[in-house]
Amino acid sequence: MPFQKSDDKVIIQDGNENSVEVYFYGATVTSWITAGKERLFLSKNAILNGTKAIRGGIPLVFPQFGKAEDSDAPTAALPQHGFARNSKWEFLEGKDGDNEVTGIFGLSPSSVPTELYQKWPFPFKLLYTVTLRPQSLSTFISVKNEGSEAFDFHTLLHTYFSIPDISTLKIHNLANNVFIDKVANGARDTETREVITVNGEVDRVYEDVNAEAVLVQYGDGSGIRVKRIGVKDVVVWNQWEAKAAAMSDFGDDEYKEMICVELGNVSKYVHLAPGETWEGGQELSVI
Ligand code: TA6
Repeated sequence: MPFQKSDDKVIIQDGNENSVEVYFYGATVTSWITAGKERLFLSKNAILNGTKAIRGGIPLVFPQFGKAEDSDAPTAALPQHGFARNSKWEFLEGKDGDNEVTGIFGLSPSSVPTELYQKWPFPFKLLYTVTLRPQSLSTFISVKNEGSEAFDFHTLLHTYFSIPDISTLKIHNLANNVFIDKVANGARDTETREVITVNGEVDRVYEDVNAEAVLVQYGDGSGIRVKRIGVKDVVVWNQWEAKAAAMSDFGDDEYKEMICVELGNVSKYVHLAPGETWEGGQELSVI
């Protein structure tokens, strides 16, 4: 059986040691196993009962990344990262294809907590398509404007990768891109490094990046290729020691075992006219 559904999640398996686990809360992918090995980070303190966004895996950001900077923006009243990660999605369909297994999840306003939807009351339909192949995982979002006026949104796949050791991590392919440095009060700069290493807090939004894929590489040379499909920006985040210690749903030392490399459209809003659909996502493949 490729789809094992329980009350709070579905586990999708291909019968060859590859699987992906998706909680209905947030449609959050919490595990991706290829060749018997876990590729995503999930905090040991993550809250999985639907009372807080899940700390780890791939939380979905929509319709606002962070908090809106402009207090007049239609998304200004929403909490950090919007409401998609705090809503219970529907498992719409499972497809068992040739060499791939796919789960499709949906979110409509009626499933968004009322107090959140009231803050951004635009009619929309989100579809989230998760496809497991032997060496890769693809996750795609589609956003449809089902109303009679245009709306603006951000969306992001806030992926937490499980890594053996932050001190040997290398991130490739972000050189020559402009970034916003959230650790330096939003200063703008241009990345000069061909290989990014992390030895302190990092929280950067690389805008409109030039490379098709970012490589997340571990000390032994293995890693994950993170390919952009229809999305423009790449966020790199590691909270490091002090911020980790201040987070209730994150272990004090876990910052050494994870890196967030997040693809989406967050530096500018996507403008969606009535009746239109936007699509974008990522393909993660083992290197
Ligand atoms: O994507 C990076 C970021 O926006 C950071 O600024 C950091 O706050 C992180 O997301 C996690 O946010 P959260 O609301 O899940 O604690």
